[in-house]
Amino acid sequence: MSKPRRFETCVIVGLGYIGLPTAVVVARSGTKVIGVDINQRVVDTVNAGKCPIEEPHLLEALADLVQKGLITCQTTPSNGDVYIIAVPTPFTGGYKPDLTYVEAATRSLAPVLKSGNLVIVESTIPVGATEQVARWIEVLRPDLTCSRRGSKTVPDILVAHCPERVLPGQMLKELVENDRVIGGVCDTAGKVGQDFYKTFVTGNCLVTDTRTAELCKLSENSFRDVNIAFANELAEICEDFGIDVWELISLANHHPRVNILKPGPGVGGHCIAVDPWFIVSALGEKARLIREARWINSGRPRQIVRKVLDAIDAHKIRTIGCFGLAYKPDVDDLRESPAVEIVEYLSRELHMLGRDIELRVAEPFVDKLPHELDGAHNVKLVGTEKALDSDLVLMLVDHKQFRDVPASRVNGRVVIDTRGVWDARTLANG
Ligand code: SAJ
Repeated sequence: MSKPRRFETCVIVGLGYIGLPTAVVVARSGTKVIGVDINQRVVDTVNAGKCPIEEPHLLEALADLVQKGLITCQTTPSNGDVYIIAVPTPFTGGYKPDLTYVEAATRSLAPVLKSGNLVIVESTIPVGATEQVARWIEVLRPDLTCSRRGSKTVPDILVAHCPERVLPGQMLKELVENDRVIGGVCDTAGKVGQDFYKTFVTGNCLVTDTRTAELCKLSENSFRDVNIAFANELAEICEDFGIDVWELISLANHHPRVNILKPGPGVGGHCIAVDPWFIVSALGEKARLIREARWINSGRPRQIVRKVLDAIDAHKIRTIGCFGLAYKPDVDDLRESPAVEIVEYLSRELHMLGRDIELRVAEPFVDKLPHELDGAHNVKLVGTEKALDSDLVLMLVDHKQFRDVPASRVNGRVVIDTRGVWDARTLANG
């Protein structure tokens, strides 16, 4: 039996898209939060009550909690009761998970750990990685015992994995209301982890082992990737049959057990486009469907560029209005964005073909083009109106500002609409 623990101070390592909103919901529940980031600019920004990322309601909540002294930030960890690691886990060139940041975070917090602490990895990680974190801690702090798989004794340091599963755009709500899966390296770590999450989560807090929790997270995102790949494949099939894919999906979804997702220009963001590789790279031959889905979705931007190039051949085009650069609607996040990839690739192709065509990019969430488009002389960042005033309009991200543009506004233009905003009726006018 573990004795009830107090969670007075929570140290969150990594103040990014997960760490910051988590700091807010944890601090709101009354636990003092020490936010840690190696980037001094991020630390200074948050300490000044400002928010380095765009997420609804985050700025106000953060400013309030910083002002009340419930959240303070620094560049290195100090003593706490619970430590949350919320740093990125990208993949390396060969689609293998890169645990460099997780290891660096573990190294940074190891010196301040004391008996009774709970260390939780929230970053998405491959199967077996939480046990690796526990082994790193054991090596770094030989004076303390640490959770071991299958061990029944209560160690000094408890290690668990609780994958984040919130949707950008509604993080503050989902961080509190979503069910959580907590995998403990040892049984006590799972149970104490559950106690901690219950302090701010109203959804169910479900306990399991770390490997199941790790694969659970990877499976959730792979499930979505596979389903989006199905929609993208349908889009291609429909095009060959001359069928409007949006109408088809809407009709099919009237079936009580069918819920087809939306096709689009590809799958972006730092999660769904990345996490399935953590399964594929570990068990290549067994993860055939997951791998194929990844290829379908990652090949989508090139298919869209091909369509644009075909349209250029068929029509007199001097200007192309590209709508959106973010990885999905109503967020400012351009990471792994298929829209950026499309504009970048299109710009290069047009340059190579010697076509004097201007790409007018409208993206209300940024005030300068991303680095991928540095040096792309045929690309200009413009307002929505200017982008609409182009020979070809290419809908890439259905931000609210663009959804509000009536289809009639693009009458007479050549329309390539990857998001079904200006639907088939408009396409007919292209
Ligand atoms: N997309 C489509 N068609 C769709 C739905 C999405 O093309 O029908 C595209 C989006 O445009 C975007 C990409 O997929 O480019 C991913 O967007 P998303 O909204 O599906 O997911 P994310 O990456 O913002 O967040 C996902 C969520 N996972 C699941 O829904 C299973 C979220 O709950 C996770 O917390 C997050 O990954 C994460 O951090 O892992």
